[in-house]
Amino acid sequence: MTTGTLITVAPTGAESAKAEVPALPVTLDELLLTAKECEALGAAVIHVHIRDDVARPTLDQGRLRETVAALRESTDLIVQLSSGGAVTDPEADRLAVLDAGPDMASCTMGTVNFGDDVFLNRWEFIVDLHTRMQERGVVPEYEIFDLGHLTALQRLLGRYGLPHGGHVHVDFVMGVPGGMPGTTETLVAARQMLRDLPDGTTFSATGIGRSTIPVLLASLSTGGHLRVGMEDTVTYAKGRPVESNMQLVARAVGFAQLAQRPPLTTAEARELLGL
Ligand code: KMH
Ligand code: ZN
Repeated sequence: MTTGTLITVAPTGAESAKAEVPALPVTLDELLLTAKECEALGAAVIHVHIRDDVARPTLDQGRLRETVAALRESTDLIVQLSSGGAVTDPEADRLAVLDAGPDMASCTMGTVNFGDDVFLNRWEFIVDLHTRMQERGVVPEYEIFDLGHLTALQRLLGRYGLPHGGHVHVDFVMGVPGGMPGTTETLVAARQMLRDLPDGTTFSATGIGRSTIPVLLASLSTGGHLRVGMEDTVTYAKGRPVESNMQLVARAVGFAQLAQRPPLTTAEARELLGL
């Protein structure tokens, strides 16, 4: 049975520069305000990348802990830290993200060309992330940038077991230059491959840049959930920069309501994700 829609907001990311995208939330205050407003609109999960004092991406442990605590104090959102970081972040720092005690963390299921860069995710590193999350009670969101990443996930779960909470949730990140394209055909193919994963596996999808709307519509119409935010899209429509993350969440909520799959509350989202 298709339920309501889990809406994740990914407000910041590690790729856009504040100087070029002034609406990007980069300070803790900006992040908290964004989080509160997106929650009020219908988001249930926040996928978090943080920045340093000069707005560069960082995985600083103190800042991560402070961010998790502040988000918990001011919102009921499910806090998902990025373990992907920036393409330059070392594996040890990416693993240490789990020490900040989030509800969830991302776990990318393979290496992918990432524009002119390479987003490196070695098998041993993926196994480390998965098993440490099991030990610490952190629920993973498996990030799928290419179809082979789903085969890797099947192998991971077969060898190392289910994640904490027992529920498997994946996120199709589509339209990265070097990854799978953000098209309906590809989303349908990815969805079909979920048959090889445990019963009840759920998915969300996000389309980078101009694939945002095609992916959003395809995900809603195939029973998937939505991730939106300025990590993935800084253009609202041709020639129109995104004004805020709230604008993207409001649009996703509108589409979800049209599809008669209204946003899940944070409590419903916790139940869905096994938190
Ligand atoms: N910034 C990308 C290299 C994640 O958050 O887990 C990786 C990324 C995925 O954003
Ligand atoms: Zn991310």
